[in-house]
Amino acid sequence: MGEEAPEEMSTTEETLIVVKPDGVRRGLVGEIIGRFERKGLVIRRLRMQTLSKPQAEEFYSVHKEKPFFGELVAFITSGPVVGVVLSGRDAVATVRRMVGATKSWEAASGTIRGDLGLGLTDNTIHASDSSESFEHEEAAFFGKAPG
Ligand code: 3AN
Repeated sequence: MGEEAPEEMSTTEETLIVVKPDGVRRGLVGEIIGRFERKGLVIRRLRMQTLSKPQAEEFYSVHKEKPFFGELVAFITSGPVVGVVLSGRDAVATVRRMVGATKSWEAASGTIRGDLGLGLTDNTIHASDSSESFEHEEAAFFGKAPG
């Protein structure tokens, strides 16, 4: 009987992924959600919808000064998307690692963007980059309270 391993510095937390319109159009929803399920993350909320322009502007408000903001909003509202709240150990960072680099053509093989596309605006999937972003994005995507 060995001693208990010291407690890791990690916590169970929630994050949000959104399969973007290109991912939905290309039939990748099951592939993408399946990767997170197989990793051990748990689905807490899930919704397919087409975002309105104001909802998309709120969702991406952190980018409103960026030159590509208009393009981003136009693209994310161009068709249905699938938003999923996932929970698990260090979910924000774990999911970001699984998603890969923003420029899909540079994203490492084994990541979702690295394996499934070549785009930038159309880079298949969005994932929250912090717990604060998650809270903002969950409210913008689903509305205020769960249930
Ligand atoms: P990530 O989604 O990897 O966190 P961010 O937060 O830098 O990337 O950018 C948000 C989204 O804006 C990206 N997913 C991508 O679709 C788009 N984007 C980022 N940089 C550019 C750019 N230079 N031109 C067009 N779209 C961009």
